Amino acid sequence: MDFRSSDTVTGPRSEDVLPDTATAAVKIVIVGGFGVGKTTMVGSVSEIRPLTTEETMTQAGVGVDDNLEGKTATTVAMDFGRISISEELILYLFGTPGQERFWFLWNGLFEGALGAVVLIDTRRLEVSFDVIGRLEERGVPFVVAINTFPDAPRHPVDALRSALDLPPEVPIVDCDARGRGSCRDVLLTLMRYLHSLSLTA
Ligand SMILES: Nc1nc2c(ncn2[C@@H]2O[C@H](COP(=O)(O)OP(=O)(O)O)[C@@H](O)[C@H]2O)c(=O)[nH]1
Ligand SMILES: [Mg+2]
Repeated sequence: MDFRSSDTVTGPRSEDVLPDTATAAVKIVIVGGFGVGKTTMVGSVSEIRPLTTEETMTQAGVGVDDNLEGKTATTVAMDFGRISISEELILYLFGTPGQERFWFLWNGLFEGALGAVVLIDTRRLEVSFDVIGRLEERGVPFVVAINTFPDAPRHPVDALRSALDLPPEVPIVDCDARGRGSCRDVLLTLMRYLHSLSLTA
């Protein structure tokens, strides 16, 4: 069969190409319970079309995944995206499912990760406990981002800190996972936090 390259093969799209100025690439993992907005966050902030392994929820998830109203897809392996924080610094984002049955993925996904964002839905704080515990076990530094769903209760930061049993230095910030600027701010908070840790190490 004769495939003409002009209509079947396209080169890399300009937004997919790393700028020449990039000198450092850092791996960041976005974690959190089921339905907290991880896929949304990677999608809103990524400069490349995010790779997602989102699948329509099937019978397999019934009784295993919590049923969230309006949520028809669930991440079966991971989300992947990329954002340039500056001309030099590129972040690679890996969104990881929080369901217990996917924890085997954590080993590979956390390899080489510099830090993590824990996304939280205050209506379901309890889904974050295990995730935070596992990050602490692994010694992965993280910031907590509260995804401000409209009907989610607002708690004072101190109350959240004690409910999640977080030490005083761990940043807790609000975000809207649908907002590019908001997600970028969360990542900047994480980068500043990692920097402060490197200064005190
Ligand atoms: N109102 C509102 N909805 C959101 C927000 N973030 C995510 N969602 C919705 O919440 C649902 C779950 O988000 P998703 O990114 O799939 O969660 P994941 O399981 O953590 O990847 C989706 O229907 C999103 O459209 C947010 O900040 N505000
Ligand atoms: Mg997802």
